[in-house]
Amino acid sequence: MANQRIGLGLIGLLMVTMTILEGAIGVDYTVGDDYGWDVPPKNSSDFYSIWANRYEFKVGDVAVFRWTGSRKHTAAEVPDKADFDSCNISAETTPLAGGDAVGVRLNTEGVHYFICNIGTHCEQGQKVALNVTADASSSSASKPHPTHVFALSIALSAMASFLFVH
Ligand SMILES: *[C@@H]1O[C@H](CO)[C@@H](O)[C@H](O)[C@H]1NC(C)=O
Ligand SMILES: *[C@@H]1O[C@H](CO)[C@@H](O)[C@H](O)[C@H]1NC(C)=O
Ligand SMILES: *[C@@H]1O[C@H](CO)[C@@H](O)[C@H](O)[C@H]1NC(C)=O
Ligand SMILES: [Cu+2]
Repeated sequence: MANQRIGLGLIGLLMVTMTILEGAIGVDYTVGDDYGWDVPPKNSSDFYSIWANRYEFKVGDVAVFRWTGSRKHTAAEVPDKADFDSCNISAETTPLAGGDAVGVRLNTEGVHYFICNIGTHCEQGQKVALNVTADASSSSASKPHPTHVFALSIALSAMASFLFVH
């Protein structure tokens, strides 16, 4: 019984720590939320710009591209708006792909442009521009944050099951 109470206390402590760290290490945003990263629905080629406008991205946040639909997608960061508008990817750019998803930490201020370079996905609107502003601590969080700090929540649940088994 005593062990269990200590376990619960530890979990509480971890949750508080998570909340604090979240401010410090940034927020994970799943691009497109539940829709994920796919060619947008036919009648909404501006799907991802609408999505991006709902959030305020800060330096240190992570954009998670979760492959949905055909799942054959990439996330390639292109340097500027011209390349973004024309879906132009240079030979030096290595598009990210594989697994269920990839996460890209937004390390610098400014607009980060991502496209999918498979087929005509980008031309159909599978592209997103993320306006990243200075670090979270100074901001008044006026827009909602989807709160997933993946590594920490995995650690937390591993810890929780460990404690309850023992
Ligand atoms: C797209 O079309 C579907 C079906 O007609 C409709 O339900 C949906 O609201 C439309 N989406 C937009 C963004 O117009
Ligand atoms: C595409 O990008 C390459 C490399 O950055 C550049 O040399 C080329 O001019 C661009 N093409 C267009 C159409 O913007
Ligand atoms: C990015 O966001 C900042 C702060 O909200 C704003 O001042 C700036 O104009 C935005 N830049 C672009 C290219 O939208
Ligand atoms: Cu794609």
